Amino acid sequence: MIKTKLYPILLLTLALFVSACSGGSDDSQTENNETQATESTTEASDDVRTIDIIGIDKMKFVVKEEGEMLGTASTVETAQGDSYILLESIDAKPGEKIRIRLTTKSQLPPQAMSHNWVLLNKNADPATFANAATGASDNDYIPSDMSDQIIAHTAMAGGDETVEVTFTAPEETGDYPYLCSFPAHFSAGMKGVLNVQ
Ligand SMILES: [Cu+2]
Repeated sequence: MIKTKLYPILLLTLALFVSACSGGSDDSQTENNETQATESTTEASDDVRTIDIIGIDKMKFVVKEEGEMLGTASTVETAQGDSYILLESIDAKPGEKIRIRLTTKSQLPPQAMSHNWVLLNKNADPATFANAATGASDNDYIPSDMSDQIIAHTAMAGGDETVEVTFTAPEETGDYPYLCSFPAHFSAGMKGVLNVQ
C-alpha cells in the first residue's frame, strides 16, 4: 500500500530532476555561444563606446575603418605599405562614456617612437601643452603642473603596445583638443578635436 503511493512520487521527482538537469545544460550552452561571439569581435564586453586608434611612425592618429562619429578624411599609407584613414576628430554626446584604445604600430624603440592620447579642456592651448610636455620626459611627457588642463589621458605606448583610457565626455558642448604629447608629435600633426554636440 505504501509502496504504490510512493512510486508515482518517485517518478515525478525523477522527471523533475532530469528536466532541471537538461534545462541547466541548455543555459550553459547559450552562455558558451555568447562568450564566443563576444570574443570574436573587437568590441569590449561592456557597452562603453570604444574607439580603436592607431599611432603610426608618420606621427598621425589613424583608424582602420571610417566610423559614424569619426571625422575622417584622407588615407594615410605607412612605410610598411599599410593603408589607414586619418583621424582628425571624434564626435561625442555630452556626458557620453567613451573608451579610447590606442595601439602604437612601430618597429622603433619606445624612446624614439611612442604615442599617447591626451584630451584637454576646451580652453587649453594644445601647442602650449605640447611645448611643456617636451620637458616632462620623467613623467611620460605629461607636464604635472598642467594636470588641471587634462580631462583624460592614456599612458605612453611603445611599438606594439596598446593603452586605453575610459572617460566621460564633458557636459558642455564644444571642441576639446586632443594630442599626442611625445616630443614633436603634435607639431607633426598628431592631434585632433573631440567635438561634443
Ligand atoms: Cu605620438
